[in-house]
Amino acid sequence: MAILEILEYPDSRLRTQAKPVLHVDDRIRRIVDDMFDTMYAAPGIGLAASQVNVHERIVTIDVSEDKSEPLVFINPEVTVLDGDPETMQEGCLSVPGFYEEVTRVEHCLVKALDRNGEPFELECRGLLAVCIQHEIDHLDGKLMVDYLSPLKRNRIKDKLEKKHKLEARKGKR
Ligand code: QAP
Ligand code: CO
Repeated sequence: MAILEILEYPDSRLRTQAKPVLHVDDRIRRIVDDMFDTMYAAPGIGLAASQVNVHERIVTIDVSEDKSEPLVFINPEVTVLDGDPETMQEGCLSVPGFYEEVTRVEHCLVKALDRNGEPFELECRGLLAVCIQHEIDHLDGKLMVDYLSPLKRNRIKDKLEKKHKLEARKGKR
């Protein structure tokens, strides 16, 4: 088990299109376990493999209060169940310190493989529905900031670039 480094916007590696998982084997289960360690340590409610520089279609989520309901989605696909849009404040471990309003549908059906490679379907509402859409966006190289105005997006980019420069200098000392 290990805590992995989380890539932060505007790192271009976050724009990589993730590839489908062909075999759910021990290598994949190890990535899943490390993703849960990383997500719970952050702490976060959702993580896509892209965020830890693994460009395969794997998502971990736990939206429960007491962090007791780990969900794994391998090769997830979303079907919109009703078009009711919902605007929610979203955060992202790759955009630390920023919470912005994003509009998504609040009811969807997710098809995916579990950690044993077995297919399953899950009907999602509310925070879970929003979170799975946010994480699947990551697998396609898309970020929360892409839904914001260019002005807001650039402001976030500048602030994070300053933070990264500061961190790099501290690292050298
Ligand atoms: C995605 O995000 C999400 O800025 C998951 O300093 C979040 O777990 C979808 C986090 C909200 C829908 C609604 C963010 C932790 C965690 C930060 C996360 C931070 C520390 C974000
Ligand atoms: Co995110």
